Amino acid sequence: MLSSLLRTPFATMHKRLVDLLPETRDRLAKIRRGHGNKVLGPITVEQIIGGMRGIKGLLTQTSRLDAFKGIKFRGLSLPECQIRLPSVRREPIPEAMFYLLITGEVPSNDEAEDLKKDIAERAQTFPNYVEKIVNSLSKDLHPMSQLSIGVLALQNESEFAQAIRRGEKRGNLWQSALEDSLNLISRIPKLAAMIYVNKYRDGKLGEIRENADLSENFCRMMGYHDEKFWELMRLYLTIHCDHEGGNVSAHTTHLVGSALSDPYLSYSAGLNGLAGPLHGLANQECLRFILGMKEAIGESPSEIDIEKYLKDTLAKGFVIPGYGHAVLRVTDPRFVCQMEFAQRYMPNDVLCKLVASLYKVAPRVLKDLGKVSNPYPNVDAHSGALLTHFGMTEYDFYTVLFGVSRAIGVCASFVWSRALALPIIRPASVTMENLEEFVRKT
Ligand code: CMX
Repeated sequence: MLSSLLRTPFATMHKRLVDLLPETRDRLAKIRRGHGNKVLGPITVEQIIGGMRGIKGLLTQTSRLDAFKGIKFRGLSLPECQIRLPSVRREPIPEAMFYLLITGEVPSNDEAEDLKKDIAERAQTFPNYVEKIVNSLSKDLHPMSQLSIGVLALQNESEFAQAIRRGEKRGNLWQSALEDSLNLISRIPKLAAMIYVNKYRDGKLGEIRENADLSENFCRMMGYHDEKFWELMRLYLTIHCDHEGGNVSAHTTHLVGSALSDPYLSYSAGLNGLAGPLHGLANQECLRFILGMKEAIGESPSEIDIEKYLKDTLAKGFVIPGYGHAVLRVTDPRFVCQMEFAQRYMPNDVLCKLVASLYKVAPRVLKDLGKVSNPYPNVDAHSGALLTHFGMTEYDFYTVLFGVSRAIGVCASFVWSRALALPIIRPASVTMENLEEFVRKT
């Protein structure tokens, strides 16, 4: 049943979702009915203590992370997305990625265009009261805290919360979840841009175009008019959008959403997790690290100099930001994409060269520590150097860019979680006494 929420501009994606729902629900019901008591894997004591690493305990439709191959969005690797999804130049437009994550299908140019127009149109209507709240925040407040507050303030607009209040059937909640998701994805760039111009510029937002994609409009609002920067932002928004369900931001959003909190409440919580230095905040730390290294050992240091710098950093008790991963055991393909972008558009950039030099040395140094599970770079190791090339030097803003992107993935998952009527999440926990008793008996 198509609800009154159906709007013409995104009718194709909405209709496709309506078509996909019965068969997807049916597939899940069959698995549950026929195989619900099958054991997928054991849980070790180490996993309980060690952050649940590797425990398969979440259903996530939108993407899957392989430790050796990296992320696949609905089965497509990053290079496949770059080839197959509608783009302006080479990098997919964010709207096409959302379409893919929602439907599992590559949109045609027309389908992506419909969604692009819808998102641009929604971006024009930004609640005045939220603008006032954001403009009243202290400039000293970290941009991620501002973003989280802004997303929370948008909650007043939630169709999902209204649907809950009027007693909408659980099976229909995906419709208002989709409506909120589209509004959130459309408006979060403006929110982020407001934070940017308030904190670092004169407070004036650039104008957006009806026929531009989300990336171009986001950059325009922040005052960036270089088409290559728009292309970098396309790359950025695509590669950061989703990383299966277990990472802190996606997991938190999913967890909070399972209580039938609406997408704004859920994603504001997810953003607070993204703001942690071991997760999204690492991107600002990476640029700080590269700049510090440049200051200490120069623009083109030898490998010996870099090795010494890294060892000194580790000896002081710091991590090497941008290196390591809880799941990946190879160089992150998202790092590779960014390195390729740097080689294509800015082969002589000093900071990008430093990132490349660090990549030659850091894995060896981290391996030598003997405890690091993955000594290779992750997504955060490169982005700051690319952004700095185009003049975006304000590194404490970088995690906000990650937040704009991650909304795309977690919202797609949110819609599916409600479409599949997944229950409230409530895993069991054990006490230390329980563990001691268990180990005594085994
Ligand atoms: N530099 C120094 N030490 C590191 C390290 C790094 N880059 N990566 C891991 N280690 C250390 C850990 O601190 C841990 O040490 P202790 O046993 O003394 O506590 C040890 O190696 C084992 O950790 P691990 O199993 O390799 O890594 P985890 O799965 O526990 O954590 C991560 C993964 C990403 C938090 C970790 O590698 C790290 O802190 N990296 C630097 C921060 C970073 O880049 N974060 C961004 C990740 C991507 C994202 O989520 O956005």
